[in-house]
Amino acid sequence: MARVVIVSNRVPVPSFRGARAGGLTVALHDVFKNGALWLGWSGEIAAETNTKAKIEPSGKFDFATIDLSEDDYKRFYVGFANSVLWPLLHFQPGLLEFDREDFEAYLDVNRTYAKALVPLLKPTDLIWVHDYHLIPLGMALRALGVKNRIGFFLHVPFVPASLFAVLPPAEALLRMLCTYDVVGFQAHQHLHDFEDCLLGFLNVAHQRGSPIVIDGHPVHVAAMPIGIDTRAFARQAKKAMQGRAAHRLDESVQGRALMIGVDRLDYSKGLPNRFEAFGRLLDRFPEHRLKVTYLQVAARSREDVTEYQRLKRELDRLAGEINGRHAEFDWVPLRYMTRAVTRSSLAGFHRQARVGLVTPLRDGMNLVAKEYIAAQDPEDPGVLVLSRFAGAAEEMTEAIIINPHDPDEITEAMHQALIMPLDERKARYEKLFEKICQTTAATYCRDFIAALSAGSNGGNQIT
Ligand code: GDG
Repeated sequence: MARVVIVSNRVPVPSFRGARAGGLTVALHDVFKNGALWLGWSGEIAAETNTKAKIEPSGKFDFATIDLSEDDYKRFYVGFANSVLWPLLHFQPGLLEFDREDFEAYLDVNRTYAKALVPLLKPTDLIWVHDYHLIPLGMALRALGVKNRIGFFLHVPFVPASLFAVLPPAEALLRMLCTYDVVGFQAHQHLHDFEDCLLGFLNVAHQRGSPIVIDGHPVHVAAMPIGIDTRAFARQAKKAMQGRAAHRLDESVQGRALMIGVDRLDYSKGLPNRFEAFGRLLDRFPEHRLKVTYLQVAARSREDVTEYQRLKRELDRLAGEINGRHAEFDWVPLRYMTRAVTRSSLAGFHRQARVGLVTPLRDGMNLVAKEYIAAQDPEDPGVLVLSRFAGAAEEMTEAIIINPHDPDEITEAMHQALIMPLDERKARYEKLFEKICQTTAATYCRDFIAALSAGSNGGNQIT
């Protein structure tokens, strides 16, 4: 089998693992047990962005990292990637901070990634590029003469043409996406919105089941939802119940029902509305007063982006206000922490929680929804409250599906989940568990690699 070369913004080098959050890392790490090359940013800032990657073998993986200069970090990463593409692709055009120089740096850094990758490539390698930071990479590799198959997977949502048009280089980016051999999305809705852009900007209609052809080049586009290693996470959760963290949490909750949220501290995750909804739960359904504890793990992320600093201040304020108003001398209703916790502790916390709250305003997939279900005790499972705007909602229809823009709807879902009888909890859980066993990290990788390999030996169609 051909070697797979993964390129993503961050790389889970051994020193970077541990308690760090990050969906891509979690999804891919367990799967490529047979070896792969993985290139990305080291997370380090250097005097200059370097084109020679540092290689760090670890088990069957070769990790290759490059450092970024301070200026590239600010313009490429903080600027275009996270202050333009991230808000836009999460339907928040009001948060866009576009600057032409940032876009130039975005293109430049992608050319640097390409230059760093070329000397490491073998002719038969399959190149798999991940996420919005690296949209121009395929084109940059082609410009350097790379003939390998190159695929791109977008972890975040896509937007319809009327919204994509807000982006000044919209058409250029769309054309860059079309230089790949395969383009994958998390959900059918994202694929649908991408097709809307193809039609709106390039006047190309996509027929499902056929590749699109742009400038004579066929591009296979498909929805290929990401998943987790469900059974492994289920085992981890069961085992974690014997650990110290689970015992400490259990003791501190004192028999109250636990509700949990686990999210990067990000405005796309809908945390202010969720906090607001919890406050309203205690007002509107006073039977839960003193009887429920809500634990929100919100690991800090992208702290150099202004909007994230603003969000943190807002959540600090809201948490203080809710606890100030509702707490008793022996009960703190909302526990809000911005430090990351270990994956094993998280697995145990999910299993202890009667309700899992996943209420993003938009999300590519949301792996936490799957982790929460995987972690449950089949004999006494908890209930998932899930935003209709998470990619996960396309599959996980037995969750309580809510519109995260309506705090009252979240409040009512919290109440419904807290009082749900065991037989209904079990019925919903069983269906959800079955689904997340069908779409896993392994099936996701297998499907993408199959699509990428397909054209290298004559070209199959994927839908
Ligand atoms: C992007 C897309 C898509 C969170 N806090 C801690 C922690 N986490 C772990 C979770 C989960 C992962 O991080 C977060 O994944 P999500 O999928 O929820 O979200 P993003 O980070 O925004 O990821 C998303 C994903 O890519 C994959 O394609 O699903 O839509 O936005 O695994 O458990 N892990 C640890 N401590 C924490 O405090 N150990």
